Amino acid sequence: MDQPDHPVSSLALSEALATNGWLTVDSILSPSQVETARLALDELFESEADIADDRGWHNEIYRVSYAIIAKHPALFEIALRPKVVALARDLIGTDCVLASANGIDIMANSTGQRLHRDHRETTPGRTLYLHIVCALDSFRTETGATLVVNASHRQPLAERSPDEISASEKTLRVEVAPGAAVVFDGCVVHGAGPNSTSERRRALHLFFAKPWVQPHWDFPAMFAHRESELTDDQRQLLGFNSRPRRFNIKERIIES
Ligand SMILES: O=C(O)CCC(=O)C(=O)O
Repeated sequence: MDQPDHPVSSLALSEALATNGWLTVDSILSPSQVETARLALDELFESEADIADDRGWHNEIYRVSYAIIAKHPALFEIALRPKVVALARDLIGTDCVLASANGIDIMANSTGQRLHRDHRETTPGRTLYLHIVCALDSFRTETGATLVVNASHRQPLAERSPDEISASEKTLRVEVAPGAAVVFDGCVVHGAGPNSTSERRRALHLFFAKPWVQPHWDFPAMFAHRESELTDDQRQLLGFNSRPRRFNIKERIIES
């Protein structure tokens, strides 16, 4: 059964986020949701296989599919499931929105990603972007566990670039089981590690944000034709309520 609560207290999770910039959460997806998400993501990869190389969505390091919630109903349900949303709301606020939702596969024998920040300008003391990486396969050191540099979202590391940090600081390998999540502040230096095996290493990247920062995708525009099917909560999460208002000059009314 899908319970919105999680076993570790919200306070402990918030403290881990503030201090270390990252944490893990077990069983954010059930085994059947993991299976559904794998199948759905593979369908998207397959449907984009003819263009993925040209568009830079597939290379020797990874394969990615962007904006997955708009492409597959099962991934829409999974991205906005109560456990995921409750975690994001606990950590960055009840008003948070879904800023991006991608799916990734780290290729077999991949060298892994260059360490980076999702949000380049650091904001020590305040998490504006929260990345919930849901593992769909086993994240182990050899399959490409997520790499993070502890406390790189806050001073003194916050003022240093990812390249400088990766040259001098210890990188942690965060291992989790399928269905668990690696969760971090978007300003933490991180990346998917090298996959030295022939195993799949798929993940959903669910990226939440405060409603007043720039989301990565314009979901209200992408879901405009389906707006009437959405619940109030889904509309809020997709950012329908946090768009700038428009002044309709002809009608002399404020539109939201
Ligand atoms: O999948 C992961 O472990 C993290 C991936 C990542 O950092 C990214 O694609 O920006």
